[in-house]
Amino acid sequence: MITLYAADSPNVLKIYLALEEMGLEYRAIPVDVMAGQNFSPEFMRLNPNAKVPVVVDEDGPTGSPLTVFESGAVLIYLAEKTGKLIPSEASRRYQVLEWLMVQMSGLGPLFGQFIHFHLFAPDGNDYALSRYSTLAHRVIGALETRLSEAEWLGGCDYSVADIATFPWARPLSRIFGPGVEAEYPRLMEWLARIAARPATGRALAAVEEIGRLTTAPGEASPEALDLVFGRGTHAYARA
Ligand SMILES: N[C@@H](CCC(=O)N[C@@H](CS)C(=O)NCC(=O)O)C(=O)O
Repeated sequence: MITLYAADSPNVLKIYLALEEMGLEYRAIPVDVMAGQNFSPEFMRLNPNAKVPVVVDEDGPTGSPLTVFESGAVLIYLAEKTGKLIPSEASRRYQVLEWLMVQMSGLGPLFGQFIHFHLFAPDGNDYALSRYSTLAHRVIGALETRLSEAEWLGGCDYSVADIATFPWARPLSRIFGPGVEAEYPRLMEWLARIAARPATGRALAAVEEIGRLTTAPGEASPEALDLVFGRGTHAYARA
């Protein structure tokens, strides 16, 4: 049995998508990030960086429980455990890992920063908004190019690279405006193919359910928002 520490978030959705595709038995424990629960000592023993997702696999590779945090590491762990959604042949495997890393190091952090400065920061962030929008579009452009030469990001098969990217690319037009749909037609077709998979429907329903059990960003207290965003009394201050 796998335990997934979950919130209503794109990085957690990745893990639901993988678990559902792989048919693994799991249970989810909600972590109320917008109430600061991820900073509890219990949770920080699982992930000292205080972020979801985290999984605990009771049946780890050596027979004892194994804890894994960071969504990219969790996806690789689950893929290797099941032999699913990652090719075993080396050159195909590295194509999957390349695009998985593009999501982990590029798309996710850049979208995250753009959303932060767009929705949550005080006014006066034109430089940050322009920088993160430009760099995010550079990565989206790379995805569009890739998807015009291959059906899936890793090549000919659906893989953990697609799973990592889908939750971040899905709200593209909500983040950057409906005009982006015409700019990235291959990406839009790829999103529709993933959305039509039965496992995707189950994963989206599961993460929505977690959302009902936890605090939405709009309902969070100013203190909790400061904690999550590292500002106010929680800002790092040099002496
Ligand atoms: N690189 C990490 C990012 C995880 C992450 O940012 N998780 C968010 C939810 S999507 C979180 O736990 N935020 C709480 C915080 O940073 O305080 C991963 O991919 O797992």
